[in-house]
Amino acid sequence: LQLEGELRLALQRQEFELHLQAQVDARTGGVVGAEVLLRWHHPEHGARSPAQFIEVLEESGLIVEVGNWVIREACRIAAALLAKGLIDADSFTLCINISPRQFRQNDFVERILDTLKLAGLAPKMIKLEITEGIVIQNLDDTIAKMRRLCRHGVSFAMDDFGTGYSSLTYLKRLPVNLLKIDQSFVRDALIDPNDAEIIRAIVAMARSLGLEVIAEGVEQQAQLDLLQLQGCHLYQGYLFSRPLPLAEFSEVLRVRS
Ligand code: G
Ligand code: G
Ligand code: MN
Ligand code: NA
Repeated sequence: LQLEGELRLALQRQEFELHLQAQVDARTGGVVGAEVLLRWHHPEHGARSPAQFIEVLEESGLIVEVGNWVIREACRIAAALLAKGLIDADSFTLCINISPRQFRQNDFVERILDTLKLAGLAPKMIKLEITEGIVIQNLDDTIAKMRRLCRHGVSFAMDDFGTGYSSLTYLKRLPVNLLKIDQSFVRDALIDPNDAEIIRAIVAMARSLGLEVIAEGVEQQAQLDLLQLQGCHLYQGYLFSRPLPLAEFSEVLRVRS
């Protein structure tokens, strides 16, 4: 309860910040996008990861307000990077994590579209990362909302893929165009043949469904080599870059372009 109060204050005091983690095409070395990740600069405890507070946000309902801020801030960041010529509208996508409670809001679709419009941003510049948890809560509502956003050009990624209820049935029905291989599989792929096999299966599934696939949590070159051997060329992870504040992320883009 104390944490909930602190989080409420954090919103008012603007203690939240978004960091960006590059997404790279290993074939070209090009940065094809970034995931925005929420950070909280606590006045006493310093930087705190959402792993420590996202559940409290979700349970208290505060996630709706924080999530709306994340969407606005992400759009503002994308518009700023575009204005500086650091990214290209045709070859860069900003990925935004969406929580179940946020997605279930009645005005979720309008909220996204209004925010894009206000920022003067093309809808195809953003991709919403949803989880299997969102999908199984209410498949019909999920499909309806996704379709409406897709019609405008917003795209979707299935986050933490392979850890939840990864059913082919719903994957076929959902307008998702990217699978994000969960980092737990990547972490042990070199030592556990089962994890390497799961990655292989996810890549094959993605290919047969015509979906893109990206690996998360890639820390070592040998992991990337294995992924590429299995046909996964997009990756995100410390091997290339940690999530960075906007200024440092801009520097990464500047150096590579
Ligand atoms: O960046 P980090 O490893 O600390 O993130 C921990 C978890 O918090 C991850 O599961 C990530 O998806 C989630 N997360 C990070 N930023 C956001 C956000 O803006 N909104 C939501 N809903 N989840 C986020
Ligand atoms: O659940 P989601 O995939 O959205 O969370 C992404 C989380 O993974 C973020 O908290 C981010 O900080 C973390 N992350 C990103 N790259 C790496 C990596 O290479 N290794 C590890 N251990 N974590 C990573
Ligand atoms: Mn994510
Ligand atoms: Na993930």
